[in-house]
Amino acid sequence: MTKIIVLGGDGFCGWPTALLLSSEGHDVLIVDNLSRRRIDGELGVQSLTPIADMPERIAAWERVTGKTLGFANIDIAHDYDALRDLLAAERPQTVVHFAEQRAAPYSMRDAGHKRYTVDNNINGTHNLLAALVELDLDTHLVHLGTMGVYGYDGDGLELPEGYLDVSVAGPDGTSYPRSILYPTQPGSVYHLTKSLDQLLFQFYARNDGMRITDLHQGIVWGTQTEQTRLDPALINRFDYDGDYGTVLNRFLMQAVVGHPLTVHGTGGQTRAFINIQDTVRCVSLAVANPPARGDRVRILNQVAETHQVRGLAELVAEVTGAEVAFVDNPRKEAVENTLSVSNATFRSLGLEPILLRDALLAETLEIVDRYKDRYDAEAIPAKSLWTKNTRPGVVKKKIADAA
Ligand code: NAD
Ligand code: USQ
Repeated sequence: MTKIIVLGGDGFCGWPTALLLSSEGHDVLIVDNLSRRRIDGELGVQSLTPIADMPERIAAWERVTGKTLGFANIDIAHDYDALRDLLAAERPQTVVHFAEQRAAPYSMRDAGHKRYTVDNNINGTHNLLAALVELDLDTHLVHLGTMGVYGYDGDGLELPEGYLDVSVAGPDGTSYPRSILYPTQPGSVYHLTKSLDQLLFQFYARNDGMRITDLHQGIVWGTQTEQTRLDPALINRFDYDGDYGTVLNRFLMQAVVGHPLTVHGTGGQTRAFINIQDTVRCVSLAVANPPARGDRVRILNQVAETHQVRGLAELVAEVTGAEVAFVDNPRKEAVENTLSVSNATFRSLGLEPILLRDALLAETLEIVDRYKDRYDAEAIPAKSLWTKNTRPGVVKKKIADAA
């Protein structure tokens, strides 16, 4: 039995991952400071699905499967001693690191939220790396990064998995081959922290021989997994608000409650997507396939497919009959982009990704329908602005209605 610590294991991706790893027979310990639940309070919103608190979640898992999960409430960005002492006591073979502030809009609200996101994400990642080196542990670190580090100004080039093989011409015409981290172009302070994380990983892999896998994940959609369906107290969170709700889950939820689908600008942004069930599968595959000591950071693109936002809205409208609204874009992003991504490594490891037209779209609609009484219309518009010149994504009343 291997010991795995899941940092951020109370969150949307971390909780179902902890359950899958536990079901596979690993000895799983969750670390989380419950900041995500606190932020719901700050924003005056709540998960559409009613999520149980951590003691109830753990008790339900034990009741249903007979397996135990550990839990430690530690702020990994600010309580270095507690994190180090836990790692020293547990000596995990693997640490899966989800514990960051992950909403781009939240990271752009104002100076305070920008500073919080940088402080939380960079200190958390660095504390973890420094502690593993201080303790001389040969732990495999699996980090959840983002496709957003590559930027979204694509012109058709298939994005490689983290590195770009280039050749630089010297003054005498000699050609110098190099394999470099793909130049980052983050589109928010949150995405910027993931770009900075990459440099921390590169340094610690080189300097200390740390074994690190960085998963560049696309936008996650869906909510339940095989394990979270086992008991109502295991249900996963479902964010739909203007800061934490991601685009496809927001559209599905808006369709069910009869709200027009809020397409930002022209909806010309193309993004990468993955279902939550594949998120947890990919993390399990990454855990089972660590790099060797001394290898460079292993970077894998954790995506299933790409879609343009406008096309997604049309698809959801086609399935549900929802109305599509084109609202102001609160973000600063290209009007249109193309995106092509290699996911060759996960495919070679056996991933056959769930695609959008499959039954899970219907399953997500059913979950939303079951809990739609919990939704708050006020939480829907995206109001966090990227610059002074961008405007909230609010559906404007039709002239006839306003009269
Ligand atoms: P989430 O906010 O639901 O979960 C993150 C968890 O980490 C929360 O439970 C939070 O309380 C905890 N946490 C944050 N800071 C912490 C700290 N300092 N100490 C201890 N715990 C802390 O987010 P998620 O959607 O589960 O995302 C998890 C990871 O996956 C993030 O790093 C995110 O960048 C990445 N990711 C998410 C998506 C997506 O669509 N959700 C897509 C790509 C990448
Ligand atoms: N969008 C709309 N309407 C909405 C919400 C979003 O048109 O109601 C648009 C946005 O303007 C953007 C796109 O949809 O162009 C994606 O927005 P999102 O909120 O779904 O995704 P994003 O902000 O990129 O962040 C999410 C996760 C983040 C993760 C990232 C992966 O919150 O943690 O890193 O997806 S990726 O997008 O591949 O970088």
